Amino acid sequence: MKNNISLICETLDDVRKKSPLVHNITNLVVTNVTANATLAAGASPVMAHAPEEVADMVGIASALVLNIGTLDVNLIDAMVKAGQAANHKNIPVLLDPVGAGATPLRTDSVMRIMKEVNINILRGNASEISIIGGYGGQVKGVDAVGSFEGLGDKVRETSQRLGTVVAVTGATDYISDGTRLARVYNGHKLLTHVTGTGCMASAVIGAFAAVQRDYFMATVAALSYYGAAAELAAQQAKGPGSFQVALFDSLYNLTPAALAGLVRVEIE
Ligand code: ATP
Ligand code: TZP
Ligand code: MG
Ligand code: MG
Repeated sequence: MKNNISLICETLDDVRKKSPLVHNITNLVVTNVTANATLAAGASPVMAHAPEEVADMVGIASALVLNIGTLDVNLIDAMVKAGQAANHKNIPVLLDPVGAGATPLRTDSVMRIMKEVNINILRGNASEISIIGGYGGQVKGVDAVGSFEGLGDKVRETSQRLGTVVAVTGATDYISDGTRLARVYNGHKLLTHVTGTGCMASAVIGAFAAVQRDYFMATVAALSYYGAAAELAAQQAKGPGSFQVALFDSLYNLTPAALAGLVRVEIE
């Protein structure tokens, strides 16, 4: 585990040193906070969704984050274009399937993107990933509902079947590359009282994947760092509003050395 903790902290250090450009095609609710979380982590965000420019923007980016939170058909077309350009350039592509299962448009769009683009990391809540993985379940708009038995096994199986790193976040985050399975215990309940905290987690994973080619470890590192920052922010917060502000401060101030003492991760 000592080596894993070192790798987690080195990856944060690399994000800060390299400040990779992360291209986001994301939703109308979280665009600003996602850009700010990416900056606070030490990377450089750009939001661009015009079909006429996405391939050019991918051309100068080090990672692509796709988020279907407020999708429409034109936006999905742009995501496919951008995703194919990113595959061609061999930079990581992350998909956040916000609300998959809530409506046919969302579910069908996720399936279309995964068919036409090689997705390297799929990050969602337990409901979204259960539905995409074929285990069924319910989603309440964009939020997870229900209880999830044997989630670790389902995440590993889904990762094997889809050939991508899969991350399910929640009180415990489960991450698998089809072989390895990680549990990340970092995080805080206040994250569930602020919209966009999952989307921000996805953007931070994108920044880590830009500098760490082992996308499984990039995802573990990003979620551990993000959860640890949330724990520190909660100590300063009076409620969701001040927590959101404190979260940006903690993402910015958390050093690799301090993170080493906060990581709560198991890998099997
Ligand atoms: P949902 O819409 O269901 O809330 P989401 O896309 O917002 O899903 P979350 O699963 O809430 O994503 O994950 C966002 C962050 O919040 C992750 O870092 C996760 O570890 C953390 N998190 C979620 N629930 C809890 C909890 N109960 N306790 C601690 N951390 C949590
Ligand atoms: N509606 C459409 S997208 C969105 C809402 C509320 C934001 C979802 O963000 P997250 O990170 O999944 O909570
Ligand atoms: Mg949440
Ligand atoms: Mg979400």
